[in-house]
Amino acid sequence: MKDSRRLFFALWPPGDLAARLYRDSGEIQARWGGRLMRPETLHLTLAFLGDVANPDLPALLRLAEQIEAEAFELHLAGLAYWAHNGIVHAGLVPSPGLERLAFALRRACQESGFLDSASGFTPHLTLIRKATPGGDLPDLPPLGWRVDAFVLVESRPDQDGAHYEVLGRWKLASPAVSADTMPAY
Ligand code: 3AM
Repeated sequence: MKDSRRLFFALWPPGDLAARLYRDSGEIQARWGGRLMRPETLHLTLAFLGDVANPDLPALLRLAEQIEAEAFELHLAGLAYWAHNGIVHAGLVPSPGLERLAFALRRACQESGFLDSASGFTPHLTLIRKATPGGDLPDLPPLGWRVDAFVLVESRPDQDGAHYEVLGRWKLASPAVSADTMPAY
């Protein structure tokens, strides 16, 4: 057995959204080429940790359990292309809830030596890798999901790219209802 695992923390979109993005990506890939992310592998990376030694895994699981963050709505902001790595991706509408969660997690990972830097978070959902521009990218309709959990994932290379296995899942707290938004009886 390997003595370390390649790990990352991520958000996993619900199946219907992943299926929808996969359909759209297939149409783009017909013109842009590259390698499609399978729907079950679509994710938003919060923190990529790289190889983590097996004996350090319990500490990482405890760290995740101690993250305090609230559930939030996340909205996709359209499609874009990064020429330096050939990635077609969906961007995200700036989200304070996402920033709070990612920063809390990244800071905790950095303080515990799992991550070199808490900064450098670029939220995106990778749809196609190694693509080459083949015309305009289509518009996306308003899409998004309610993020109520984050996951720790092991990445293992396979013949289709990577196989991802969820090792842990942590629920986010329900936001407190403020007195202003409570119904009056
Ligand atoms: O699917 P995306 O691109 O968002 O790019 C890798 C993938 O995210 C990223 O971690 C996710 C799971 O593999 N990743 C891989 N190697 C990386 C590295 N050395 C990395 N991110 C930062 N540094």
